[in-house]
Amino acid sequence: MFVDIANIEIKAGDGGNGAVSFYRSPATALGGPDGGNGGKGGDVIFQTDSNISTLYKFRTKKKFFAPNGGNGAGKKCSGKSGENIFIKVPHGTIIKDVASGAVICDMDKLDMTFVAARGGKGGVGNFNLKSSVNRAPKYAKKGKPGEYFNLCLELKLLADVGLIGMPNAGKSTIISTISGARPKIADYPFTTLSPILGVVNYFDKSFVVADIPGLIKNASKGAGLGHEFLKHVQRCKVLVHVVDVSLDNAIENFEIINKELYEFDENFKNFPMIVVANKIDIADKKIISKFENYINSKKFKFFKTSAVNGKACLDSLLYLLSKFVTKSGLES
Ligand SMILES: Nc1nc2c(ncn2[C@@H]2O[C@H](COP(=O)(O)OP(=O)(O)OP(=O)(O)O)[C@@H](O)[C@H]2O)c(=O)[nH]1
Ligand SMILES: [Mg+2]
Repeated sequence: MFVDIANIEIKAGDGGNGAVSFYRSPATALGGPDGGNGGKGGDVIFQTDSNISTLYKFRTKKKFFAPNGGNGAGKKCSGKSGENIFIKVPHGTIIKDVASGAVICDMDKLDMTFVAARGGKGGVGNFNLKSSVNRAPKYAKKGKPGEYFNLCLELKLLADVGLIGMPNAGKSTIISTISGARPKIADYPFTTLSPILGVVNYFDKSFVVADIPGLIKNASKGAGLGHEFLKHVQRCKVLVHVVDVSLDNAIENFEIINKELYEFDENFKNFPMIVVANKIDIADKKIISKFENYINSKKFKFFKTSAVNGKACLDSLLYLLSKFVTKSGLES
């Protein structure tokens, strides 16, 4: 199940208390202070893990509390430090403060770590508190509390390319042809129920493509599955808009999706977009050329494909994408 939002509580460990103790032995009845310091509490640390793709595990586990530091003891023994705990999250997880909504950290790099809650310092034992004015303190310091936060984790996928379009247009067929991803492909709408990532290797270049579930009219207002997943294309570098040109209303379908994108986030108006006219093997040539003229008039990059006929049909698209994701523009 694809879960992309979760609320959790985290608490770092409290510092252990310093000890009050005095050295005693058969020969020394009144030894000096020897109480050790408390140990530091454990930190709570987030870590990206490329083997995890959703926030599913946070549906059931919602509390992450690191252990406290141990108390100090006699004979100048320091308390044990609490172990740090690591919370593994998918690449692209944004950590927010629940109360303010502020972004605390964007886990947007692979192998990234972020200390979200720091363990409290251990309290000082009476051995370390002695001074010239008080050579035998009968007190020690308490450990400091560890930090506590209520957090919202939000996953926004980090793919280079986002495949969008109406249901049944052939998006999953394309990603399964160009990458190792194997989403379900079938001749009915809403086959893909959650975003699928695939890594494309094109000669010496490699990039990540996301297959986004089909969008429909009013997706930006929550219709179909689209709304939930539109946020996952916001961080793509380029969109590939797949249109089934075997349908008479290809132009209308293309504009419906654009309208939904712009209503969801008007920054999409300035987003680089490539248009792919798919299913040309079964499409009427007049519809293809009408659609092509329309897209050219709108100044989008345009490709005609038949994704079921293999990778060769998609080669020029891959060439452009590989150039684009490693440079910075469709004209480059
Ligand atoms: N004839 C023909 N059929 C195609 C082509 N590309 C995809 N199809 C078929 O179209 C149907 C839908 O393909 P999918 O790849 O599942 O479409 P999708 O866009 O992922 O659909 P959703 O997941 O529902 O959004 C499948 O039966 C594919 O075999 C093509 O180029 N030509
Ligand atoms: Mg699909």
